[in-house]
Amino acid sequence: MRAIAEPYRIKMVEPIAMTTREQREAAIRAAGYNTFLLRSDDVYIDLLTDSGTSAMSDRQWSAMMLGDEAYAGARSFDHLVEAVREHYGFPYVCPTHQGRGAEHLISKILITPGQHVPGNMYFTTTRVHQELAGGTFHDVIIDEAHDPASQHPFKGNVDLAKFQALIDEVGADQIAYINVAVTVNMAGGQPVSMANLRAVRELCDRHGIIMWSDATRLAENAWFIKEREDGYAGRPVTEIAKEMLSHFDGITMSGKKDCLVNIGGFLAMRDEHILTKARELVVVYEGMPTYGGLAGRDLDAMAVGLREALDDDYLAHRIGQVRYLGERLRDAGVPIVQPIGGHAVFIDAAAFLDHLPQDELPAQALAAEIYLDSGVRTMERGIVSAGRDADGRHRHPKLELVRLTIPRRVYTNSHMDVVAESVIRVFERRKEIRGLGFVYEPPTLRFFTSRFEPLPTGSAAGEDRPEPALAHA
Ligand code: P71
Repeated sequence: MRAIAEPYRIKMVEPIAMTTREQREAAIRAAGYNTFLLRSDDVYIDLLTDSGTSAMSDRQWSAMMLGDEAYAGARSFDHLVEAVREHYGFPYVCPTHQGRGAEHLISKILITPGQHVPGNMYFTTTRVHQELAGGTFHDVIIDEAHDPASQHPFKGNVDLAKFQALIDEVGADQIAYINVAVTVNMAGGQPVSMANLRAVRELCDRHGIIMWSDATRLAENAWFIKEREDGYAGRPVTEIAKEMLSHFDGITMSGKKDCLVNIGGFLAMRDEHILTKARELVVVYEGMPTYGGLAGRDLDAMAVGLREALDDDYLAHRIGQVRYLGERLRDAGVPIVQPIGGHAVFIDAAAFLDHLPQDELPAQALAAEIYLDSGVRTMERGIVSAGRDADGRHRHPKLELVRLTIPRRVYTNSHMDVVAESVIRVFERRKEIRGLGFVYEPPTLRFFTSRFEPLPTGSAAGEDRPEPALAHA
């Protein structure tokens, strides 16, 4: 096999700080053992997220200089609309400051309080906006998605029987829309097949249900279809992506991922009535319908990045780099979600720290431990991210994961080697790692700002423990 090197060369560099163990101990304590609360200056390799962390190209920076900062009717908006029409195939676009801005608007537009919103696994911000609009989220992803060891090539697929069962139970008119994410972040960056999209479309058509997409990582999904699905091997990703999106009535997009920008998002759709409603709301929450909370230069950078992310050579390297890290870990016996996903390697923290019950927050504890070892910052995606149910009890997700998220075009495979070595070192002394308990917990999206402390050895945490956090001090 030939090595795949970066299909770009480096024109500008950004120095990163090296820290000592003592500095890291002080930093993680000050951060309440929450990697979201670390200062970036205390981080060596930042794998917290692939969101807004991409390196922009020389073309994107040039486009920014040409941005039109007029309050209304800026040509930068036209550039974004042209790119969306050409590559995604939607005639109408409403920019928003980032993905959750688009989720906010579409949830308000499509959900009548009391209605239901099926989706292929929850995403934190997506579900919060659905719930704030009065909707109830239902997970209709295939069972394999909840099994870290399943080798299913399209673990993001919608389970048609689960979707049908929900339709039978609540009635099609009580389903606001189905939201299909491509790829599925919380399942481990797992793709949805074209065949599955086609089948979901048919079911939606039969029942008159709107089929929406969270298209945040659509380019990576298209790459997996090219690699894994019959009939797509020789096709350019631009074609595959356009075919994928042809099945949807519209999308929410966080441009911070597969549009290769540091900020930005949008709604895109076919229906003019939805556009009209989006424009009515966007002026209240974001800004004029031609800029949606962004600067003109942001729209231009997004228009260029949207095209660059659909380049086959870029994607071969992108997915190849994530796989490189994942294979190094897997070969050393570290339990990871398989197959390796598109934007991140997900460590199965429940298996890694199998001496800790889920209520002792194994993924949160592991993320803190990896930071302590090497200054590599990762993200918890388990019980802390899942939050509490309507009765105030912890939700217990089947997946208890630590995400090693690879920013786009930022790190080299030497950085991946440092990461792999650190995780393997921690794995070798995993039995020494203790669990964490909450000391502060906010009412929503708790993973961002919660604070923790190490549990004393041998303590029994769990559901019945008093939750000091709920005092919201
Ligand atoms: C990620 C993020 C950013 C994030 C969000 C919440 C908690 C921690 C980090 C954002 C997504 C996403 C999907 C599938 C919508 C959004 C929101 N992901 N859908 O993975 O992954 O987009 O951040 O632009 O508002 O680190 P936004």
